[in-house]
Amino acid sequence: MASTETAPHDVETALQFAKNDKRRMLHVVYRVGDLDKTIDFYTECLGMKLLRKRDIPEEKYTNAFLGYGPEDTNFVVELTYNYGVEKYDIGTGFGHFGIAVEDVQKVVDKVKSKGGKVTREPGPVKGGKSIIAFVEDHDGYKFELIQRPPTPEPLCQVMLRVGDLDRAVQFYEKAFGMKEFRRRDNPDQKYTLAMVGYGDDEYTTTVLELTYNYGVKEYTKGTGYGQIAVGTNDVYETAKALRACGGKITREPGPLPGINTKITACLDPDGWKSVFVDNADFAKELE
Ligand SMILES: N[C@@H](CCC(=O)N[C@@H](CS)C(=O)NCC(=O)O)C(=O)O
Repeated sequence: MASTETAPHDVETALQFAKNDKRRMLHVVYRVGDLDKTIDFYTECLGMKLLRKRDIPEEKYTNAFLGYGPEDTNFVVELTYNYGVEKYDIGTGFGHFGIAVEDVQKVVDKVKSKGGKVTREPGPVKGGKSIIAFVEDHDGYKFELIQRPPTPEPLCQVMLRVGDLDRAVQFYEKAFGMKEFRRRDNPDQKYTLAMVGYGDDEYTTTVLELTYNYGVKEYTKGTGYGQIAVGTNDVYETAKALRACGGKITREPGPLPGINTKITACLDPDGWKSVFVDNADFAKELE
């Protein structure tokens, strides 16, 4: 057997592990051209808090973490600023981040008052009842504002477009141990979406919103969007499950040089990247 293959009983164990593992979506990583401008926009207009910042001069980049609650309980954004890089291609595959807000109009007014870009005015979503609006940050990342009652996790969606919805959902269920919370076909708008994630429902946790546009099989990835990070109790078992389900391991499981946090990374069937991070190592990083 080739070294990258896993014996069948090991596959079963790994898939079982994926189902019962302690998993949570930790953060989403993407690149921005001006860290200060982005931090101002997210804190002043979107109501996020700046949680921490770290500069890695040897590697010529700075990270900023922002969100609506602490990193040990909430999903957050991890912005990366690469020294001197001011522009990124967002690509066609990345959709948006969803933010639950109590009053969409109020946030839109705030965005406008700060000179921000509103790409879709508040109103019911086409083909549905939820009140939504879209705003865009300086790099062109879209945020869907969704009117909802208060929630412990306002940063509630990462929307990615996929070429085959069943294939994508099966992968996230089996390899990631996620649940499909909801699927909605919208024939008038010619798309179907599925919400997948951890926890009890899509209203108290962050979900991946996988969107299939009828007939569209391929998207570009661009250079801006990076990946989501997911916590796990065992990156080695995780990598086995990912591989067994057709995920492409782009980083073999093991400790990162220098910081010793154990991770593994993979691409899903559409080429979207995810990184799994050891829960105990991640908790130590936050200390
Ligand atoms: N073709 C759309 C399909 C997804 C979609 O339409 N999503 C809804 C939100 S769930 C939306 O953006 N609606 C726009 C509107 O209601 O104006 C895409 O790829 O972004």
